Amino acid sequence: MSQPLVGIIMGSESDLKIMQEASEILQQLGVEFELTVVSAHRTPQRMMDYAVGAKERGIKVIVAGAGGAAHLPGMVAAITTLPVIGVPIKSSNSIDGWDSVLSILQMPGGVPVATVALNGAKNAGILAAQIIGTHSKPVADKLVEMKKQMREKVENSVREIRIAGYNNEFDS
Ligand code: RP5
Repeated sequence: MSQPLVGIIMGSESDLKIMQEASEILQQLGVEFELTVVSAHRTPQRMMDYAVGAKERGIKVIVAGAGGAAHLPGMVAAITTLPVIGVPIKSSNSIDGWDSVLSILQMPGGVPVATVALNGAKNAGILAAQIIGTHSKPVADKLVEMKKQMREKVENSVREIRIAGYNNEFDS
């Protein structure tokens, strides 16, 4: 197995159904990653060991997902100087998702966590790939191709909507 560059961690196995979206997009973009469960509350020593050792093991970015009282991304960011992308998860113990969002988003000055949308693991994976892409041409090229495909999809929908009989002044 080659060296993982992105470390995907989550507070519980129950987060996996969301967090696997980060792994899927990283796979598509050709970025090596590792994925495991690290709980800030239930395995604090494991969290400490993971965050302390990640940089030395060659990890460049950490994507951390958690729900409810979601302390994992912030605590990992407190320990490491690696960039940490936080994924708030609408978990079973989350009231309505806001608790997860605010626990990850409202970090104190000096300890940033790049927080994506609620359940936004796919975007977290893309952002991690964009960071890796600053130093990897193959990954940067895949990101350019992904943007091209997104643009073409929208352009197709513009054409289909016109064919369906809807018009607009902008395109005419
Ligand atoms: C958080 O509590 C985890 O990240 C998860 O989102 C949530 C619920 O965990 P389980 O009770 O399902 O293990 O720490």
